[in-house]
Amino acid sequence: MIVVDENDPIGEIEASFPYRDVQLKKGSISRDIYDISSEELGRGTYGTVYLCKEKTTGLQLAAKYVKVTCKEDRRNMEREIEIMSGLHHPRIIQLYDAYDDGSTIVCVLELIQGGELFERVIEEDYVLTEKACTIFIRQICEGVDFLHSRDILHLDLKPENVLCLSREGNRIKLIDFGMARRYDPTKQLQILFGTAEFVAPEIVNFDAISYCTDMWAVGVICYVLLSGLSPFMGDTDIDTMTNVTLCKYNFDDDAFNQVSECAKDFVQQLLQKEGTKRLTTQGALNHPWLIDSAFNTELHVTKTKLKRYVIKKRWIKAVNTIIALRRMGAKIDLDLV
Ligand code: PIT
Repeated sequence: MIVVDENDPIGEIEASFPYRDVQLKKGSISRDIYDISSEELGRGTYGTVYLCKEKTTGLQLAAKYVKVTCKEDRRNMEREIEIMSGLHHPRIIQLYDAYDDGSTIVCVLELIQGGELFERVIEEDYVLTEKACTIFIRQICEGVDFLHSRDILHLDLKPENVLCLSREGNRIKLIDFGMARRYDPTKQLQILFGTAEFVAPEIVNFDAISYCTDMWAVGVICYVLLSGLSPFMGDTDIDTMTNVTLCKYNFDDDAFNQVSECAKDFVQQLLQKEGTKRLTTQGALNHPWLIDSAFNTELHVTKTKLKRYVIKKRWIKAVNTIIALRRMGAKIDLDLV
């Protein structure tokens, strides 16, 4: 049985490599330097991640392979590497090395072995309390606070991009800087991407985005973690985005019966239609929900609903993988003709 240890809520000491600045090297990843295992750690829209080891030191790492088929792909990866190489913080995945062989870019990354946060908390032996939720959300806010202090917007905060460092402790790290942008407050930045469930009203409306755009996503993640329900989810992405623009959500479901008023206040202060009214990272870190730690109720209902949520996501991911593979298959067939 895994419960939160009051004296060591996050668990484990820091244990990665010394921070280093990375530049993209021309050529394939050196097999003299790294052993790349066939063991897949993860697969996502970002590419495929394999277990990898630095031969001389035995340091275990992760190698992310991304196919670059056009100039835009390469520009996106170059931007991601440029952004990541300057981000040194315990709540942010660290970049170790990067190679570009002309058709694939390989990023050698810090190894994170605990899997996705939501997969971890739905396990039978994990006791999900409101206190545990505060520990995770606090760390997400710390990571985002660091990004914002460096004028970086993540712009794709969602449960899949929050990984647990190990299966025992409660330490998390944020991954996937594929959509991250440097923010210049003097310039207007508009974007047309993201995941419908987590995008803020200003993205749907193609209005100017800012630090507050990430905070909306933190509010959605927190709502899902506390209830297993997705606040704006509709039958289609269009329905979902309509609910987002109307800021149409509530805490009426039974899943919220055991949730404290303080937690609801925290979420409500993040899910504000108007960005300027949302909590900033500092506002969130100073909210009573993340400061006082008296909320130790077990969230029974949540686990049932959260399990359903995670299993549904697994299915969607599997179907998308099949579609992607079939598309690749179709291309191979065409190539052979
Ligand atoms: C790991 C283990 C794992 C997934 C990853 C790393 C993925 C990291 C990642 C980092 C990025 C990105 C996409 C994925 O854009 O299961 O050690 O910066």
